[in-house]
Amino acid sequence: MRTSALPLLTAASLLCMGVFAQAQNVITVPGDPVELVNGVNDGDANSGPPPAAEGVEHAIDGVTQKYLNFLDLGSGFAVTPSLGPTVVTGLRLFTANDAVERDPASYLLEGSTSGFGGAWTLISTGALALPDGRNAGGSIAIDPAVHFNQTVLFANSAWYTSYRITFPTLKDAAAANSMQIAEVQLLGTVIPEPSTLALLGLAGLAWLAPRRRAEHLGSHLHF
Ligand SMILES: [Ca+2]
Ligand SMILES: [Ca+2]
Repeated sequence: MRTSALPLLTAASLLCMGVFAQAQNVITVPGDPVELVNGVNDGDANSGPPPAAEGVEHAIDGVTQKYLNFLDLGSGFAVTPSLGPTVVTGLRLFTANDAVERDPASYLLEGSTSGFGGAWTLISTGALALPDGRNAGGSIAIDPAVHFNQTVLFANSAWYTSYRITFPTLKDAAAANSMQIAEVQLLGTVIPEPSTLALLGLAGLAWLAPRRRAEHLGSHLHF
């Protein structure tokens, strides 16, 4: 009985798709190294450090608790995703629990291949239009289908290992004493390392082997 290699090729293709079809995945995870980026206070009475419960780590903590910076204009954060080199092609920003005037009104995204020290290369910049809807703070898991957010997509093919996201302007800087954001998701693709691809190749063979034995015992197809 002759058997076709097509099912195996299809399975192999699916495995490869699992590796490469990762566009728009969230490429930060809570606990990734993150650095506070201060901006410039625009004349209001508040210019101290972020409140203890609203530190920069809350920008990527995976829950609705917010990050707030009193050094408003141009503030943000830098992050080194533990996933390694990535190509970022989008941002998703979730609004905080109050004070609509503090929402960012524009963004500037830069990438570095040598850590937080830079050099930083511009990836994308533009206006934002975050919803006025508020997301309650605390430890509620972020969910784009449930929580108020804006997704921004842009063209980029360059990979980086660190990112810096800053917000040059606010919805109403004259009324705001700070910039605040509940969560920022960097969307993109993880670049598999050659060793990872090799491991997946072995895993794929291991996955296929029992099926070959079960389906093709006695066949003339050899691998
Ligand atoms: Ca958060
Ligand atoms: Ca301020």
